[in-house]
Amino acid sequence: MQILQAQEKFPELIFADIPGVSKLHMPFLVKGSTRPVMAERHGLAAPALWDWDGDGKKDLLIGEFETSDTASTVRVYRNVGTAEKPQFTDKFEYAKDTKGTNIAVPQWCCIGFTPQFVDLDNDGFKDLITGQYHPGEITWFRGSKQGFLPGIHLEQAGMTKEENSNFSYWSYSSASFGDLNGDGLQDLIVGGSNGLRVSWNIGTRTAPKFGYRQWLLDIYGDPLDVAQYTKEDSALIQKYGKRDPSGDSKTSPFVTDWDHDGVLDLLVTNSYHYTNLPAVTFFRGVKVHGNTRFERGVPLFKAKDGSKAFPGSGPRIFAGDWNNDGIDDLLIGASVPTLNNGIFNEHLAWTYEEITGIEAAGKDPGRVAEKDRAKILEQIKKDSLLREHYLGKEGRLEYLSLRHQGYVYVFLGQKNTKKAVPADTSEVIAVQPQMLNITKDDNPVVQYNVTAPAAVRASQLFDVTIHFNIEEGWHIYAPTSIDNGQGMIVTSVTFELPRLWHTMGPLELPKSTVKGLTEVYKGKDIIINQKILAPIFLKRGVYKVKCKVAFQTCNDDRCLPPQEDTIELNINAKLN
Ligand SMILES: [Ca+2]
Ligand SMILES: [Ca+2]
Ligand SMILES: [Ca+2]
Ligand SMILES: [Ca+2]
Repeated sequence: MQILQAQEKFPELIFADIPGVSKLHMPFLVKGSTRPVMAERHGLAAPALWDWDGDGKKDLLIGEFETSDTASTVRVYRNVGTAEKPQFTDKFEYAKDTKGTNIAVPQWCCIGFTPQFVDLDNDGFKDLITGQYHPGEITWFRGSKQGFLPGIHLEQAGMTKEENSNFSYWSYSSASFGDLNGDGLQDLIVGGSNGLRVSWNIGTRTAPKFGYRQWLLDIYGDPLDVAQYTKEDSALIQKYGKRDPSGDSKTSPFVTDWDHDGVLDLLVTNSYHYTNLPAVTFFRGVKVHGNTRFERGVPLFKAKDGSKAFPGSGPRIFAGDWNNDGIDDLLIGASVPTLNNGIFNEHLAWTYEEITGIEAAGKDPGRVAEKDRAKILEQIKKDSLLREHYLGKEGRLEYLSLRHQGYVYVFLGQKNTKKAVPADTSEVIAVQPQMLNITKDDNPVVQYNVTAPAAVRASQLFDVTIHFNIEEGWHIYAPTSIDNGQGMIVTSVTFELPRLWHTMGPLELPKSTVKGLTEVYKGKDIIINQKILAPIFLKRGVYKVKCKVAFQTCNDDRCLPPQEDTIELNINAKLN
């Protein structure tokens, strides 16, 4: 029993006082008959509550991680207790689809199967969904009467051969869902090395389809950030910029209306590898003109004495009702270090990996050493880098047996008598773009403007939009024209970008009108758009994005001279 005590020896925790949010009790470890209920493989654990066997009691699912096409699986621990007092044994089974195959997704680094449940096709059956590391596919196991169907990939903009190689854009695609713009379609919310982002559902009620990933912004117009910076950190960020828009490359969101004010919020975990990271960050949703922005993140809990507040690293969160009393509870899966064949190590679990230097959650040096211990002992004598890899900064030989295990902790919730107060939107800052109006003396019938952000941050995906306003009776030619190449000058928009900046996806074109043998654009709402991705590192300064716009204006009678303009957009680098 001594081992179990160490696993549950939490420091005194202080919880953020958030009106409308369940008052949380101190966490307990979920146990089977003789040991903790757990995830093995590389030891990441993504818990979820789901009535797997349909007996009316929620079972405990735990997503696992293994570098493999088939071994990032989902464990099902059946609830052998009651709905109010769940109980488990050491026995588990792997979740299978309707064909009898283990439900799994390919992973090759750092993130496991993260089960989320949402009915994406409105057929009355909730679906099981998870993201993956790279190239950022989201796998959809559709629910049915017989169970979950084999997984298929969700349709996402930019998921083409060339574009999915963009590592910072696609990597660590953890996935959660919620309708953030109130159009009745579930949007995809992802975390990862390019920040916390939303991919709008641009499909239909029965056939979801997801657009380009855009940053979720707080009310000040900044990307959501989980890190807690010191003054020194902030000075460094001012000087060099920040690598990860959300302060950590392994953010993992869970969407829920946590304070019950009718607006979706986010509970976000991260690598929990560094001292400036809280285990869980709460971002309260705020409705602004039908869209959702977020208040600055708040750590959900802290240790009273300032020490590490949660064991292990790489936590995954799930909000649900554990004991069926109608009040939200919280489940957190954590990857905890064990030594010498699975013995929980109190010191390593309660010290940030940044300090001990041991391998992060999802990596498992002890596994290699199990087979080749003698050889590795020889190698680390000669190679100090390898020595630190296996033994951390403390250099203890027993760390050669380090293996991670995934444990699940539950925070029971208690009703909060304080109701959520309406959010203050007075500080909401609109994100102001730059707009350049282009009019030419020799073309009085076509005006257009070009909009782009005034400033972007590293890794930001942004739009450059060209908006044409064409006087009645006149038209310009669409690049889709069947007479393309027959002498008429079709509308073209091309870009000259700074080094390492890239366009994402093709030019987005408006609907054209067929006119005789040609296709044309006419009227006041002709909008052409191009998505552009800023590079992962951005130095202070002004970047020139050159946009070349060419077209020919005609009416039924005559044409004006062809027009070609180069519009120079000055885009500032934002470093905070
Ligand atoms: Ca469904
Ligand atoms: Ca939506
Ligand atoms: Ca809310
Ligand atoms: Ca409850």
